[in-house]
Order: sequence, then structure tokens, then C-alpha cells
Amino acid sequence: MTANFIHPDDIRSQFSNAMSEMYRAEVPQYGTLLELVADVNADVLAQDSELKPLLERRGELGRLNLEYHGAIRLGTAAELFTIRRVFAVMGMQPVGYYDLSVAGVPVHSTAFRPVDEAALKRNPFRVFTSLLRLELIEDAGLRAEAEAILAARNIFTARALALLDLHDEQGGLTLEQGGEFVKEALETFRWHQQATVSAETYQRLHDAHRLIADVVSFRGPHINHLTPRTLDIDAVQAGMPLRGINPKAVIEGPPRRACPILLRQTSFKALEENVAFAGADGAPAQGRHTARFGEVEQRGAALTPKGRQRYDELLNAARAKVPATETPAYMTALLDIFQAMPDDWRGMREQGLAYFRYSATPAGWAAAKTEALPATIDALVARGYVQFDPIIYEDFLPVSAAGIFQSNLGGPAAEAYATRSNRDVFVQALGQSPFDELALYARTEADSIAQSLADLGLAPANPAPRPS
Ligand code: OOG
Ligand code: NI
Repeated sequence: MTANFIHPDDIRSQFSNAMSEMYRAEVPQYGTLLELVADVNADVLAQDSELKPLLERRGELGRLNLEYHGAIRLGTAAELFTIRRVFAVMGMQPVGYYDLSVAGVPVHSTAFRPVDEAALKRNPFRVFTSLLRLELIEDAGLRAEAEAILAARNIFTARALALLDLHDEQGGLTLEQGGEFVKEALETFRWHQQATVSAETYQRLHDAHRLIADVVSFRGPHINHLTPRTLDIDAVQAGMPLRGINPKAVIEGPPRRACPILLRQTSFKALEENVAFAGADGAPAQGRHTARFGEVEQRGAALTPKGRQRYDELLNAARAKVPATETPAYMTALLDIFQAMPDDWRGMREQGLAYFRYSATPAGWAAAKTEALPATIDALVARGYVQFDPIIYEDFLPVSAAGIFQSNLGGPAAEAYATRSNRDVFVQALGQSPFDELALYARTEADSIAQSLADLGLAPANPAPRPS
């Protein structure tokens, strides 16, 4: 990259700041949530003196009070294709494929996020991006109508599109162009109180699925939530009502553990907002729409395929025992059933359940000068010459995502759609295959092992740089 161009990580930082500012202005309750999260994080750090150096070592302290993610819902393949280009300018690539139709939500999704460690540390912001699956609308007439409405809209400003082309021609954007790009891109995510459809059309879309009405009835894919990261999600959940915020009933994901795994999430219920529908005679008709909310997440270790399978089995067992809607019985069952998974890093590592980042210890460096070291990572760990820290899970969980969708769409959980997942269609619309998240974690772990061995004089070369 030429020195004249602004770094994609800096564009992403500018963009996430602008997005946060816009969303706090649009949804004041979200600002209250941010304050609560900052207070809880400060309390946790004050109470646990070992946590701060650990977070520092993992490079996570600086990014703690930054928003971790947001979410949008798109209507067409062309929108998904262009949004990929928009996010690429900000150093965000599609990672993972999530099929939510199995949970009765007619979308499939990916997460646009930084993929390499340095970029994640600079700014972790990512966007969970869903594409509506119109083929799941049963009524052919309504489907055609929704298609026509979506085909007529353009969610990007003309200037944003021009800057995208310029970016691709030049191989980057100048500082000034980068700033302008952020401003233009932000327009795509803005809330519009003015719906593009009549109240009657809205109602028919809404009856097919509330999510369909949310995607089809507006000028663009308004950001529907932002999510800061917390060190204690249970404290945030308990603290919400005290600040006048109405949380969803359960925390999604794994239970509270000494060694946190994957991702735990909760949110406040979407707000009911005034909208103006297009009136037949040009006079707008007032109505209501619920779409926008605030979320919090707590992240833990990325699990290996084996660990993930255990997680899925234990989660399903808990859900089979107590429906996830029944708090607090469900949370108790979850805690109970997860006793079956070791809750210490050593045990997790020995059983191959999580990914770890290895590094040489001071004792290892000293020993490397005076003795012949064993050459396997296990032996080095056993002697205390190499230490290991969990690699943080940077992705999402389909069952949890469905729970977040559901609680914010209101009403009972919908039946699963009978249709199969349609990954090929998604990939074609996107214009590339999403990265495989497990391969990314495995690569980070392998690199750290190679680096540790090299640092201790046990391997000839540094690991190859990750292609970006
Ligand atoms: C996305 C819901 C999923 C998460 O954090 O799992 C999500 C949406 O409501 O559009 O954001
Ligand atoms: Ni979310």
C-alpha cells in the first residue's frame, strides 16, 4: 500500500466512530447502555488485579470499550455484492456463513470483519450482514411485489459508488477521499422514518414475516443495533433494569464460566418507533415499527471443531431439558449441563477443545541458552518454557443470533423453514467465498507455535506471513 493512501484500519476506525455517534443520537437508550457497560468494565478491572495484565498481553485492553459489532439486513444480491466492496475498503472481509432459516428467520448471513490479528487489535469492528431470502415467501404475488420494491431502490449514494470505483482503480483512497467515503457510506446505514411503502403493503409484508417488512419497507438497511463488549455480561444484564432499560429474558450462548468460551450475548428489546407510510393521496399515514435495539457481548475462547461439537451438544441438551424462554430455570439447567466441559485452560487444552496462542516464557528464554530443550510444544509447556493463552472467538453463533433476532422481532419463535440452506446462492451474490473462521484460528495457533519454537532456537525460520 502506498504511503499516500489512508490505511483501511483507519477508515474502519473512523467509520465505527461515526456509526456509534449516529446511533447514539438516533437511539438514546443505546448511549445509556454504553455508560452501563463502561461502568461494569471498570468495576471488573478494579476487582480483578490479574485481568488487566492478561488483557494487555492479549492486546485487548485498548479495544475494550470500542463497539465490537453492528448488524444490517439487505434485500438483494446486488446490495450484498456492493456492500462487500464497501467493507473491503475498511479492511473487512466476509467470514463464515450462517443459515438462520433453520430457526425460522428467513435470512442467511456472514460477518464482515478484519481477519488478521494486527487489524483486529487496531479496531475490531465488524458487521453481521444478513440477506433476505425472498424465495421463502410462500405467496408468489407478495414475493413478486417485494422483489419489485427492492429492485427500485438504491441504498448507496452516487458519490459512495464513485469513490468505490476510484478506490479500486487507485488501489486505495487518500486521506481526504477516505473521510469523504466514511461520510457517504454512513448514509446507507441511516434510519429513515419515512417508509417507501403504504401502510397496507407494510401490513402484508409484516404478516408474511416481521423481518420482511423491516427489510423491504425502507429506503436502506438501517443499522439495527450496535454492540459493545463487556467483561461481565451477567452484571450488565442485572444492571439494565436499574437504568430503565428492558433486557431480553435470557443471555444467549454458553453459561457463565471461570474460563469463558465463545460468545455470550444479550440485548434490550427493540423500541417501537413512529414511521410515516406513503399515503395513497400523497398524505403520509402514521404508523409504528420495531427494529432497533442495543446489544452487549462477552467473548471467550474460540473452540476447535471438537470443542464446538461438545458445545452444540450441551446447548441442545439444555434446551431439550428446559425451553430457552423459561428464565431462570433455563440458565440453571445450562450451568448444570455444562459441568460436563472442563472449566480450566489446561484441561481444555489437553482435551483439544479450544485454540491457544503460545509464547516463550522468560524461563524458556533462559533455558534456551543453557540446556538442550525438548522439541515438542507439549514438553515445552510441561516444563513451563512456553505458555498458552486462549484465542478469542471473533465470530457469531447461529442459535444465539436467531435468539437475538427473535426477541427483537417480538412474538413467539417461528417454525423452521422446510427449505435447505442455500450457501451457493449466497456465495454467488457475495462474489466470493467467505473465509472459514476455523481455518483462521487454526492458522493463528500454528503461527504462534512456530514462533515460540523459533524464539527458543528450535526452528529455523519465522512463520510465513499471513496472506491478506
Ligand atoms: C442480527 C442478529 C444477530 C448477533 O449478534 O448474533 C446478531 C440482526 O438482528 O440483524 O447481531
Ligand atoms: Ni448482534
